Amino acid sequence: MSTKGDYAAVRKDIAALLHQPEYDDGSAGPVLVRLAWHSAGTYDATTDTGGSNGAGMRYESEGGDPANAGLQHARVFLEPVKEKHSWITYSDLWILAGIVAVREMGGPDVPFSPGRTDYVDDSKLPPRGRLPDGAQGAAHIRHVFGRMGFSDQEIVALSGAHNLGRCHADRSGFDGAWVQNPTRFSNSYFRLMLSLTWKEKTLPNGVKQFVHVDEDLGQELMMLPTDLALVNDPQFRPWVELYAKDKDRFFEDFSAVFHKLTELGIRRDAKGKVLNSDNVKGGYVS
Ligand code: DDH
Repeated sequence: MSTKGDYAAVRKDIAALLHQPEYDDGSAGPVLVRLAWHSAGTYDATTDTGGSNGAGMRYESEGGDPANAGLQHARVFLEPVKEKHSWITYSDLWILAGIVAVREMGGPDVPFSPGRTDYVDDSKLPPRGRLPDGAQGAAHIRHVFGRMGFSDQEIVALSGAHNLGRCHADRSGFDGAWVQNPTRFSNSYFRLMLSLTWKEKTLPNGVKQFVHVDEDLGQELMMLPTDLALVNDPQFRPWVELYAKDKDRFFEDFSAVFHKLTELGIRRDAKGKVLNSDNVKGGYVS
């Protein structure tokens, strides 16, 4: 048990659990980043519903959304951290874990603002189907991310998270990693998207994705239809080109937009105190 509010102690324990030799590419990092993103990425600005407040994925209605398949691994990795630092809310822990994972895998520092509640406000629960579908194209991407208030530039920067991790046929139906080293945060995703030839492939389960086979390395890399929509759309493409050649600019923009993602639906006063958390009846009281 650490002192309440000692986020440095929590960060340390998250960093220590990332190394998982038996899991995927040896790291829990990518799936933790995806947990943070899916907890926040249900937000709808018009109705002010969804978002990371409430950690709704603990419950069947959100946790059982097929879009969240596999994220139970991330939650299980974090359980010992929650047990040790029981004062932290799940909603803050999931966001902090994504932020620590990005940094530990060589990515930028993303600011962390705590104060989320684990109180589930039923009127704020997101319906299923709010997360993006990899089989779609640019219009779908703009619809989903526009709903959260993101610009074209922010959408492309956020998508750079696909430098990390992989698709699992038993989770999403897609299969494989986007880059050669999927546990190292970089701008390779943008560079490979532009420089390699991508061919459509139908997997044994009927799912279509794009692949590049590197004969020398004997390695197959993949892209989702939504990934390649970023190079094929004339408004998205200039941002892909910029991030492919300017890694520092990508890191800077990713940091800002990932922070924005984590704050969707969280209202704070001038001092940063969350207004729709501690004061909620039945919510987490600090
Ligand atoms: Fe993603 N993502 N994502 N993604 N994502 C998958 C894996 C990972 C889409 C679909 C998929 C973002 C945007 C999109 C990560 C982070 C982020 C998988 C594979 C699919 C499918 C899941 C599986 O089989 O295990 C689509 C579509 C979009 C879109 O923009 C249209 C964003 C914005 C992020 C982010 O973090 C900001 C990460 C990390 C992974 C790897 C997970 C793992 O287990 O490894």
